[in-house]
Amino acid sequence: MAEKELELRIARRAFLKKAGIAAVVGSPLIHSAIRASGVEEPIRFADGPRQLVKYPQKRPLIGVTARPPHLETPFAVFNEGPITPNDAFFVRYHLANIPRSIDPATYRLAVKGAVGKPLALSLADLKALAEPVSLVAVNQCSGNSRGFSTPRVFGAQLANGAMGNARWVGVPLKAVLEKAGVAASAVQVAFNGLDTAVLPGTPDFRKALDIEHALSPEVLLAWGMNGEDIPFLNGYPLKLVVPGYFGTYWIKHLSEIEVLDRAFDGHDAFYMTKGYRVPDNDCLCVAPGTAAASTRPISTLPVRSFITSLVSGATVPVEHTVELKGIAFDSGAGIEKVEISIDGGKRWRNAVLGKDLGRYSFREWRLPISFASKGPKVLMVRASNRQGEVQPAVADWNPGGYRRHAIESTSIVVV
Ligand SMILES: Nc1nc2c(c(=O)[nH]1)N[C@H]1C(S)=C(S)[C@@H](COP(=O)(O)O)O[C@H]1N2
Ligand SMILES: [Mo]
Repeated sequence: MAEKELELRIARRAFLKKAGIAAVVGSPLIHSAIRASGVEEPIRFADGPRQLVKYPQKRPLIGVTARPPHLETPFAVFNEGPITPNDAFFVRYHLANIPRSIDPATYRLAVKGAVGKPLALSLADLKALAEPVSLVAVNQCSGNSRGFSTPRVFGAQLANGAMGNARWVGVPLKAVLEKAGVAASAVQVAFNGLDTAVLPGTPDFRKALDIEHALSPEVLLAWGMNGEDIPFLNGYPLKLVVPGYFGTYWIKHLSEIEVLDRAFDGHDAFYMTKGYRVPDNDCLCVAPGTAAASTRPISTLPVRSFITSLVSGATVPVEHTVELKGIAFDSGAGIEKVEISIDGGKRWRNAVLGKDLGRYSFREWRLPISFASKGPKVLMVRASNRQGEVQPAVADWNPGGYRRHAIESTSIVVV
């Protein structure tokens, strides 16, 4: 009996494997989601080791889920420089029916709803619509670092690689909205991409911005990422770029813009009205394990910083100067200072900030350090922005495991 059950289970697993491979091979784009020679990523959570997988236009990245593809950037990439290379940029989807190929010649962006004149814009129309804007900005998933939530929360157990910084090129959303003529009654603007749900009852992935935000000059309809077309899995051919806001608003394969004379609601507003919400109070947090009385949509990025040149477990020689390096970012006030502690938070020293690539960008920082004694040491990094926002010492908690931003510690050994 038990043996039979086991056989059945193995057969089922083999079947699922085959079906999975068939589905993947059947598409022109996603034809090579293969495990990259059994390589593992060092950070693991309670659900075990995390494998590197290879997708088109991507170097091996951490596989979080396969259907839809959910890929995390290995943390070492962030030490390569302040711009995250396109082939290393993380990938997040919610719905398994992702587009397999998009013809740039027939692609159209629809602009509709409370507008004077609905539009269907080709890529050429878009590129000719206004002077292109180029801007460096961080795209960070709300659930970045969720795997460190204690107590654990539901959702992808992500380490710190669900973020990336790129130079985006596009036209202001404002220019498109003005061309269509926004009605005076407009309240919000809703956005949709070409991915759809597998089952009819599943809500679509759509997001909305308030009309004032949508008309602010920095929200872009971007086709360029680090000097190339946006990689397919990051939203080719057009992505909504919302600087300073969490990645959930950055709609990929953008196909539809709808101006609304009311707040976005209904079945397909799920990811605004039910998902991606945080406790509606000052800390956007609740006591661990409890639910919030009321919630609001997640919005801007809290100030964060990381050491990138050393990871936990690293060894450093005693009485030897090493240059500590890392990144800091916030929602656009700009990084004011980055402080480093090499004694577990007792004393702090200012790091030297690197080149300013713009207020929405990763800001590099460096600091030479050396240790007078051997043994285990805890390194910490703490950033402050120009509005006086500082990272807290202790991580707060919310049921979604969203917006982790506490001071990060790196445990090393001086030898
Ligand atoms: N069309 C579409 N756009 C989307 C999503 C999605 O599921 N579908 N997920 C959002 C979320 S939650 C994140 S974190 C970012 C991730 O962007 P990336 O995959 O380019 O890294 O895309 C956003 N845009
Ligand atoms: Mo996300």
